[in-house]
Amino acid sequence: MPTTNHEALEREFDYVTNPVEEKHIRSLYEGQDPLMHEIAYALITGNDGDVASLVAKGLEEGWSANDLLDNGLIAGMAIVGVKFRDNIIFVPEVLISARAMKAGMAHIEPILSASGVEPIGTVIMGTVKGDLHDIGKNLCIMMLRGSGFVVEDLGVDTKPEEFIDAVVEHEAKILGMSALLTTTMPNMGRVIEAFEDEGLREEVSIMVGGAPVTQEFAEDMGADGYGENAISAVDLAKEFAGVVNSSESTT
Ligand code: B12
Repeated sequence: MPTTNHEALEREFDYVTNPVEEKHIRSLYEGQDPLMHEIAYALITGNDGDVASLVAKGLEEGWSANDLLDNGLIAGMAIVGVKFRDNIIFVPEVLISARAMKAGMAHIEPILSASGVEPIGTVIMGTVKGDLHDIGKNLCIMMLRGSGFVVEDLGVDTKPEEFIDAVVEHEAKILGMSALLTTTMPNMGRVIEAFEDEGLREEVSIMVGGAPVTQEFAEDMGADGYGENAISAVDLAKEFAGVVNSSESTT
């Protein structure tokens, strides 16, 4: 079993008791630079100051924003998720880790969002009604902006009429919705129905994502695309906008 070479971080794996889950999460850490492990550990323990300075240090040392995000911040959040689900930690601790994630993302954002190209199109993005999770949505937004899209961020807990108003106001052809709760996933379908009721469904391509969302669920509710991560959000948006050769330019 690969180890992380970081005693305190190694102890965090004691909380991951499901062998399949442990194998998966260890694969996120395996072979990564100690800096990524330090970032993950600082995120797990909610140390926003350390996360911010380690991410800044990583960028100075030449690590890519994507490396720091995937192998540091998101790897750390995977363990936070398991501890939260298994009642090892509770909402306050997760909020502290979320704050640490945002402290790291603040350094990454200018890089992911820096785009010298002409805007490809406008995307409306929001987390659906009843759902307050925004970390994944915000990552998608950073990547979309970095790929040349103008993004209107509607934030969290977004009602169907707010999505409709934003699409109309900004004459957007692309809409992205995020949901992290099984209880709020159906609200994506309600937004799609609201667009149908207003006679606007044909005007906009709709993509959906978020940890519990699947391709099958997306198809069932009538979305035009499902993306499992921020890179696929960009790929889908480019496909909707008619831009070819998308994946090569985003990786
Ligand atoms: C952080 C977190 C919180 C924070 C959120 C802070 C914030 N500002 O976002 C807080 C503490 C507020 C929170 C609250 C709750 N949470 Co919570 N939370 C999490 C946690 C640990 C991490 C989520 C996260 O940020 N992941 C990292 C990001 C990068 O990943 P992501 O969101 O999946 O996004 C990626 C992709 O999905 C995709 N994507 C996302 N959106 C979109 C959109 C499009 C268009 C596309 C293409 C792609 C895409 O791209 C992103 C980047 O790669 C998850 C566990 C987990 N591992 O998912 C639980 C989790 C989602 N929460 C859960 C629960 C139960 C709750 C609460 C109900 C707890 C409670 N009892 O109060 C509340 C609900 C509050 C509400 N009304 O929304 C459960 C959901 C269970 C379920 N089956 O529904 C989870 C799975 C934890 C668990 N294992 O039990 N939570």
